[in-house]
Amino acid sequence: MNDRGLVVAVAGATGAVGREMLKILAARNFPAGTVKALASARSVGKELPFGKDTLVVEELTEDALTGVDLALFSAGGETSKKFAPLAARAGCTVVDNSSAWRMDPDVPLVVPEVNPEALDNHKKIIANPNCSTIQMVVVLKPIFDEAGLKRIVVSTYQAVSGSGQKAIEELQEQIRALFNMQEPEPKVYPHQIAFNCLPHIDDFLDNDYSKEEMKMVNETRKILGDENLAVTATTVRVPVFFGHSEAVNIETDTKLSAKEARVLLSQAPGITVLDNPREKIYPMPIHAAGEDETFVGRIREDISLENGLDLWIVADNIRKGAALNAVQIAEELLRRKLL
Ligand code: 25A
Ligand code: L14
Repeated sequence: MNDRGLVVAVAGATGAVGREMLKILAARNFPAGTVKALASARSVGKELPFGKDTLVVEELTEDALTGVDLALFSAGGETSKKFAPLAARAGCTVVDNSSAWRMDPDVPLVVPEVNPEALDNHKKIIANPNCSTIQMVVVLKPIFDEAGLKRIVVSTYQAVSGSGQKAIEELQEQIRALFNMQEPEPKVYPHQIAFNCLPHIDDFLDNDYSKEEMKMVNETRKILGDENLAVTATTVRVPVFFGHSEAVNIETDTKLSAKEARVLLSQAPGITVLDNPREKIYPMPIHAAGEDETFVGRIREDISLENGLDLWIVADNIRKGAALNAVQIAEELLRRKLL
């Protein structure tokens, strides 16, 4: 803290998530005295908009973190593994968006609408969950509290922006190439993403699940505080720029009708229910993009199961799935006088 107030840094500021973090900090008037934009040596000197101001990018080094009170990290797992402990040791609180620290038992994994109390005994590194996990637990938490949860079966339809700026450009370039009768060139993804679906996000593991699928399993259990919750996931990349969608089937402990679920969810924080299929009203990524809320619709009782519900959940993966959730964690830290 200097005499102008909190010193806040965004590490990975030039990336898809980092830029959004700066936008959201400015739009929500986060009480920062100073804001620093940090990235790799490649981006030093680049200018980034911050509200009415412009920030000049500095290199992320141990020195650059000296005197910083709060750092929002979104520069990839390796960078977080190296710099988050250095920052924490120097007294800086880190909210990390990568997968590096999420399953560490000493690191709270937080969605402010779901488990804000997990922040209370933080040790200066706090993890922001995976984008697909965040939007799912925002919706499942009120149901979990009301009717209990036995099992979750989720299939995702994930936007390319989740893999960063380079992937956004890859989808644009492939669409352009195909309309010009040229061969699209896969670089970020293992196959053509334009007009295609890839059942492949992150690396595959020995159990034949992808890492992204196992993130959804393990992070959901940690956030809801139920190690025995049965969760299975299939994560799929689709040619959408912004907004992840999810088809979620759940089995609850006690019966919850679709009508009761609609009422419950419409009263819960961070959620907008859009559920009138006869009027063609249901959540879609083109409408969720740029929004803060998590949208849910197609709520119906599973005809194949006693206590089953089906839901369709959509949110902006760069905002609620990453940058917004990180800023909300920082706001919650301030509210709890933990920063
Ligand atoms: O390891 P993980 O956790 O799986 O995360 C992998 C990647 O996923 C994104 C993010 O990509 C991250 O790097 N990501 C992480 N969590 C996410 C989440 N929850 C998430 N995406 C969605 N939801 P990104 O492209 O959005 O951001 C990358 C940022 O990280 C900075 N960076 C990278 N290495 C760094 C570093 N900063 C400091 N030190 C390091 N060692 C990176 O900055 C960017 O801000 P940059 O300066 O390296 O890149 C600036 C521009 O250059 C492009 N670029 C990147 N690599 C290359 C490149 N250009 C040329 N050659 C390259 N090799 C970038 O696209 C950027 O525009
Ligand atoms: O664990 O869509 O935050 O490629 C970063 C990459 C989430 C998925 C994470 C993607 C992932 C994301």
